[in-house]
Amino acid sequence: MMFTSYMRTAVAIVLLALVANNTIAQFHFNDEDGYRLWLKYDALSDTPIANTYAKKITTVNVTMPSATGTVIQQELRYALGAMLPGTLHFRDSINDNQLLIGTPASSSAIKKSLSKKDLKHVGDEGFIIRSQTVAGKNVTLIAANSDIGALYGTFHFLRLLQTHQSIARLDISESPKVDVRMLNHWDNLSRYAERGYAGQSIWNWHKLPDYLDQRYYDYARANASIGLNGVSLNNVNATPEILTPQYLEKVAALADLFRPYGIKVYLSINFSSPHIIGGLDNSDPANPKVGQWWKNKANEIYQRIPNFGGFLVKANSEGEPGPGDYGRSHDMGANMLADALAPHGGIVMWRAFVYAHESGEERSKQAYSEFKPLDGKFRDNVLIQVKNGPIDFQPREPFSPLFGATPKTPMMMEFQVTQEYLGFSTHLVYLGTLYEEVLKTDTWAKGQGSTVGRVVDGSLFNNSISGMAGVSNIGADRNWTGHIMLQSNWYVFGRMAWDHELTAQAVAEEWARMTLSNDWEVVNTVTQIMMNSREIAVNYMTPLGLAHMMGTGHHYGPAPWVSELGRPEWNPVYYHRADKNGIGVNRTPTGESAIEQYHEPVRKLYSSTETIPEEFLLWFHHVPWDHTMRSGRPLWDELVHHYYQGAEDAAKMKTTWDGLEGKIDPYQFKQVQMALGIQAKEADWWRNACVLYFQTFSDMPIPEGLKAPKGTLEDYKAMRFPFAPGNTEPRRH
Ligand code: BDP
Repeated sequence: MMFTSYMRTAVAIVLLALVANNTIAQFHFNDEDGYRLWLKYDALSDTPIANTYAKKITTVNVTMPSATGTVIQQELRYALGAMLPGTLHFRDSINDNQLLIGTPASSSAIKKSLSKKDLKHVGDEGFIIRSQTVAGKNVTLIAANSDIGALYGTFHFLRLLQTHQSIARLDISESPKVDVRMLNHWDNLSRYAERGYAGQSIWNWHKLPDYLDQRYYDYARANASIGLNGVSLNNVNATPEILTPQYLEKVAALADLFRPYGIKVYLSINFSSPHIIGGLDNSDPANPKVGQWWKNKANEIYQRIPNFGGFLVKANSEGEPGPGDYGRSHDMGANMLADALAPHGGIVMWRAFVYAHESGEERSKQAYSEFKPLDGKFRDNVLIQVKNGPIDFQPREPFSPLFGATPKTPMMMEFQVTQEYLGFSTHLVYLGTLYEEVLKTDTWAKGQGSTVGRVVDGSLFNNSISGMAGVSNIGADRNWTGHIMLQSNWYVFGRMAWDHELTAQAVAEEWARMTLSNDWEVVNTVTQIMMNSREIAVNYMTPLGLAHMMGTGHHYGPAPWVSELGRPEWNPVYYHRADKNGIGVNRTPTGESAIEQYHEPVRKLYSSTETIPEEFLLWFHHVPWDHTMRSGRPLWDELVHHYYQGAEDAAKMKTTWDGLEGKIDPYQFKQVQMALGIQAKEADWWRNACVLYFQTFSDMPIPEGLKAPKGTLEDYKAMRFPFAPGNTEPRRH
């Protein structure tokens, strides 16, 4: 049918009507959509700082001929071309005011200009950035022992420009504190991302290995820019198929793509693979055929992927198979895999996330009970991967007592970046403060100063290898993380994996400058929102040490009342133990005794309701409703006040954000504004449901000055969300 002028007029009238309706078509498809992450490189225009940059960098000289050298060159071409348009020239010879990048191996002039000790301390991945003379010319030098170190140095340098720092007299020396710095994707081969709230998995297994999405390159750039050097591609609840030739070919394509960016690929494996895809009678680690199968498999993998990182293993946890199926111990299972990988330089990351109701032991104690006695029994290439808290990625938990308990076994940190228990991708919760709180806590394992960070980086016990993993919040959504502000959690995880002594505040500020704006008002406001956000969420969800009261299965919203699920530790009532007398779990020696797993004086500090920080009170103690808190209020009033404060502050976050209108990109502004609206609504929901529920035990009134919660407990209990995202996908095996 022809598109007649009559029809054109009709369409125009309809479109006009739509535009007039201001709920439609406010934005255009080429608006800032968050895809560029913190690597935006917006033009610095005519700012005074831009003029100093332009004078200082008249040419760029990348001296490495490798693939990584090309990546560096491309990044600089793109970044400097965008930030300082028209000023950039690439050169092969050294001249004044040059950005000179290389290693002693790639440039004899660089080699000559450095003393022996200059690069000694930065190791394989570190770098120096200096304003100095090379071959008689004044240059800004980025030097490293390896090309990857130079890549990290390049991104560091770009960050200085992006955040408007002076580059006049640089003398920077950096190296990562932790060896393995990786993202764990909980992505299924079906592209379903378990606990993912940003769309499908970014790995398009169907189109791999031939179709390499641009997103894979941008993912690699983003990771390299924050120093991440590993990625485990698939869900810890792993399907054995990932180890079949069909999939290994696809994995190899990604590994090849990531290699120039310093990123190694790792795989989660299913412990029953020898039986399921190998056709063996069983997968018993005591069966020599099983060990051989893993050796052959490792050889096959390394033939395809010479720098393969190793295996991540969830064994005998939540129904996953493991050595326990055959009466064998964790060390036996882990060592079998370690022996298969060792000749190739690979590692095993064996997860300590294990619990079973059959054990009869309170859940928070089980990982320690199982793994502490195994200290010293693991091969050198095994790390035990431990969640930050003893239970499960809650809004706040004390640190896992395994940190500091195993001098002979490296404990690898596992943080969750995706917000399974923190409101999914509509709640603005900056996790930098959570990570910092955990990493800076003193375990006292070897006296004062034995922080979790020092356990993890291996310096406390002199471990030969160290690692930190973050469960990814990345998906195929255009803005990667489902909410622009939550890109900051990917960012801060990488930055703190590199250097756990960084402060959450400094990283928040840096991220805000790179992602949103360098305008001081924006930076201040956004940083302040970010820094308060986690405590606000703790207040409206699980204040004073409460935990694990989220909706069944999907973990969306409050459901503290759930009590009838099959296993006791699946029920929120197991985690708060509210009754007529009080609330909280007695984990002291008169109760579950979990406190005994900590070193002194932590144990002593947490043992008494008088000395324990109140944020952990109900984690360790069952406290009477009328117990006097430090504020002078009875516990019930205090608890309710926390819930109200959380909800009120969530609403305030939105009003504060509203004040940024016109100061940041309108599309980004609007998206975050809408999400903050959802968050405020859901904070009220949390407050109302929890307060009404706990009131049935305390039998005490809502404290004076606070309005009664809206709705009835029955209404909240009746809410159902059968299609909430992220829940575990039904298994095929
Ligand atoms: C739980 C998640 C589940 C994960 C598990 C794990 O609900 O989806 O498989 O952690 O870490 O918190 O293995």
